[in-house]
Amino acid sequence: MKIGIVCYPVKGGSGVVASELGLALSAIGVEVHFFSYALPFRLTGFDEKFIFHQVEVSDYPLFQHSPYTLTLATRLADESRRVGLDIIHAHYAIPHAVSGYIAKQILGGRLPKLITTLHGTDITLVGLDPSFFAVTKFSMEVSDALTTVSRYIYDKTYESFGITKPIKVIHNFVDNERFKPSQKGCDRSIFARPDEKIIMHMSNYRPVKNATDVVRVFKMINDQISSRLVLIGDGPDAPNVLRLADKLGLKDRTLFLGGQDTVETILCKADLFLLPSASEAFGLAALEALASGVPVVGSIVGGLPELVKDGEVGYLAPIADVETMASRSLEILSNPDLHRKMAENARKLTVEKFDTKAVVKQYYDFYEEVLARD
Ligand code: GMT
Repeated sequence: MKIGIVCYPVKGGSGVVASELGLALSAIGVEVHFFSYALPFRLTGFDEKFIFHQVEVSDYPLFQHSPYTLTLATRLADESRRVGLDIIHAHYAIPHAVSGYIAKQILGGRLPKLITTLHGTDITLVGLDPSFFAVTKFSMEVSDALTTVSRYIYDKTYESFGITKPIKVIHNFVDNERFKPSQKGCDRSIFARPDEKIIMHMSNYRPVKNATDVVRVFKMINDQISSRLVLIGDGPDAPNVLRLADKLGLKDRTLFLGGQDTVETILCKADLFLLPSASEAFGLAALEALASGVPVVGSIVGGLPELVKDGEVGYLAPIADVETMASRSLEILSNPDLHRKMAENARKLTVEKFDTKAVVKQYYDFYEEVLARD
């Protein structure tokens, strides 16, 4: 099987899922081609396991905005013809599914099949914008098959776009061998004293992540139990987060690590992970924390309850209810038996339900099913 994976290269869940999927498919013998305007961030340099096709971003003087959708479509058509791709798997509808459709039209044949995975803001935010709505709906209708990363996005897609074709839910996944509680590099003394707790957050700091609420919750935790806040990732709200930490007198307790590649050696040092998002299709960062044996406290939003089982692996509270998030966090942090139980449950959950091998098999079987269709 030859597959072309189209994704965003920047730090964000859809790019991570697409990259990890490609690597896992390659490990089971699939020929994997990645298409993007830069190397997706979880893929490091040249690797025999896949071929990366860098798509041109044209700077022709006539274009004030580069027509990336078209250069991507051209590249997909050219490479499909050259290597004989069976499937174009578009991650995030806009514009990847549209480019895949144009490439198929250029080729005019039965193959490649176009499979689109809807990741979240393509359905809940960007796709609903009137300037994108019709093209997002169209991109779903012309895809040969659709998948969503959660049951929540499945429901939202039908509800918001009124499409009628079947959608398959394939949850996001995590490499439980890489993300695990104790491993080399998990010594926590670099971040905190033995009597202090380590609270973590990881995101792209877009407004939907409500990252300033992380600091508000942390303040209430630290007032009761001496703690350190470790922030991973970067994005537009990061300066606001740091400003608030400073304003609340938490500057010396806050460590901003910025974008990191090997997050598995950082997450495993945490006692608690916070994800107070206003919108979350799935919450891949929370899944990586759970696999690392770290309980999660976050908001009751989107697909998060599909992985953060309330009371079992952490707690969820209404969006922006920082008081409840803080009291739930303190409940976990001040009760070693509860913390241990939640950490064990978290690990059990990610191994049994969200492991890379099992979920990638679901994708592979789905590819075969779609290829067998007329
Ligand atoms: O906004 C983001 O966090 C990035 C976005 C993306 O498409 O890259 O993430 C979405 O996809 C992830 C992977 O499927 C999900 O885990 C995230 O929940 C989802 N983000 C949102 O819905 C806000």
